[in-house]
Amino acid sequence: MARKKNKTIISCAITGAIHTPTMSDALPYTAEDIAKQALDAAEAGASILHLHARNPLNGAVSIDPDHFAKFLPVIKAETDAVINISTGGSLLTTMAERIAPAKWASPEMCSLNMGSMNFSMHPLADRYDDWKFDWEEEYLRNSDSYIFRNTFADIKYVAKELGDDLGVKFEHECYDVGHLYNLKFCLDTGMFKAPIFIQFIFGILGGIGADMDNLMFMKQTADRLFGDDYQWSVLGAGNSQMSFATTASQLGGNVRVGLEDSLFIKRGELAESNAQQVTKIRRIVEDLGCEVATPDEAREMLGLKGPNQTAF
Ligand code: KMH
Ligand code: ZN
Repeated sequence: MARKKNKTIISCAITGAIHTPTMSDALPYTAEDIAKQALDAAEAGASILHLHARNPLNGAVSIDPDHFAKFLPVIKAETDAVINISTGGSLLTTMAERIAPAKWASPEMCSLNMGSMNFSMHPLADRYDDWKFDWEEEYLRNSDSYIFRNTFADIKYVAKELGDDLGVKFEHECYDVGHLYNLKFCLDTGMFKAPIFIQFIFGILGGIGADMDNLMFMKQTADRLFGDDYQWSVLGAGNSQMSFATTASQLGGNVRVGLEDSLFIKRGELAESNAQQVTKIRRIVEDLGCEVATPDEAREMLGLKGPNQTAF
């Protein structure tokens, strides 16, 4: 296990593709709001900003590079936080379309989802009667029949197009233990260079559940498979966000918070902003004796190419 002496990296995932505007007024979807919340999260202590785009008119999830182009330069001008662009922002399009924003931007980091799976938000639809926008209810309900496609061929394609060609480092998103074995296969066949950065994900419907035993199981499996060749972080969806982040930091791991993965600041109470979640986990991490990594410390820990190597 690689990380004990290092500091704790806080990632913040600002808006994502799971939640819809009806669920929280705090969920940002215009370029201005995404940029502002990202900058506030960085100011609060996030050294990595995981970014999706949305249609500014109705909050629908977007993988249009033009939507990213409206906020990425604004964020970069005001913070040295690492920018991490999602390649998983749509369950309905091809991988070529999913990586188009990253191919344009050549960021320091991108997400890379390590297996095909069910990925469903359909139970959320039953919690709301009045919707802010027309698309929301159908988007959520139809997710019971989506397959989140991330085949070995897809992963190899992204590794080549973004990793080999542009020097992008990946946040390897692993939603179940089999995804760790997929990643091991890819690493052994030369697709990625160590140290790899693994995001253990708990509590997505279709992935491993948010039970603390599963965190230990994922970590022990990763230790066995990757030894000192990896850095790790934890994301608990919904109400498991803070407890999973706290436990991860105590075990020597890194943490991810943000409205993409949970709209709450505590059970039953909506968060006011991404920065509020970052502030809370930062206080917990520091109160329990760990230090939070600066963006440059995160760059060193993860072996990133640097902010002057991006294209935006
Ligand atoms: N919200 C996460 C559980 C991606 O951006 O590639 C999934 C995610 C996928 O972050
Ligand atoms: Zn994401």
